[in-house]
Amino acid sequence: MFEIKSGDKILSLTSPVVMAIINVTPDSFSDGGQHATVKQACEHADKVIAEGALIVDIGGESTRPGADTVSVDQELSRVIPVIEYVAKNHDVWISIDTSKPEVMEKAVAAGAHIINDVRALQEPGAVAMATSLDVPVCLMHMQGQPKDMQDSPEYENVMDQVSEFLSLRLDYCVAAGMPRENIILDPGFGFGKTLEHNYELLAKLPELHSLHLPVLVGLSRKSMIGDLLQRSVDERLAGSLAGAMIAAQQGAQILRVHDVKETVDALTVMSATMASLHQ
Ligand code: PT1
Repeated sequence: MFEIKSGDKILSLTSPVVMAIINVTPDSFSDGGQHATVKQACEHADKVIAEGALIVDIGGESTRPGADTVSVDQELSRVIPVIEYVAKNHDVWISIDTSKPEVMEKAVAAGAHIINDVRALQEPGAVAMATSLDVPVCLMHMQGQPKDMQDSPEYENVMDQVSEFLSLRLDYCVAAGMPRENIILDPGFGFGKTLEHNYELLAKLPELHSLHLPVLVGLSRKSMIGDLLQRSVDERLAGSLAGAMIAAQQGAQILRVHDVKETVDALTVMSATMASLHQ
């Protein structure tokens, strides 16, 4: 039913696809600097593509709760070499996880096919840039900014407010000249939401389909899994897989995950089950 197009590439979203997370952000344990970070990200991309990711989402700004912002130059020096490496060595969809118009422009020039913006193109110049680049764009809902979004999230009705926000951003982008077919929607799990808000959003995910656009979901290893189960980040695989399967069953087309091999296996079981109905 759904598909996305970028240049002459077409990706069918008839059954759910996996988007692998490639973080190009130095972790506190590696002291090798930028070069080591870029090299690790390229190696990780090789691995997740071999495991069946159809999209790799490359990001140089951490947007997890409490994270600080980074400069344009810093972000570019992290993501561009990784995009160039993946574009040169693989035939896979490349998504750039950024809110900055300058990064969108250079990333697409380097080979990216999708823009993934957790700020839903609200930075100055972002709508105009994404429209002129003419690639699919993921618009995500966030309440607040990463630095303080978990301080005290509040909603009257979380799904109504998330849908309303995404619908307004969609209208704004279309009015600016962006084709509706280029837009993907994301409720933004963990972005200014309590545990209860996140599970209510997951339960009501089908409501997002009233806008008739593909839906992307990212809940892999997030606090909504860890806080519910009392599990540390490296013990969240089973919970993350359950969340991904529920999202897929609720109609999500794109699943943004860390554990690609395991998620692809689980989705293959689900897809085989669904396909047996149409024989
Ligand atoms: C996401 C997403 C993203 N998540 C899209 N892009 C992150 N489209 C980065 C926690 O609660 O869901 N959709 N880009 C990562 N952000 C977070 C947020 C990581 C919350 C962890 C948490 O643990």
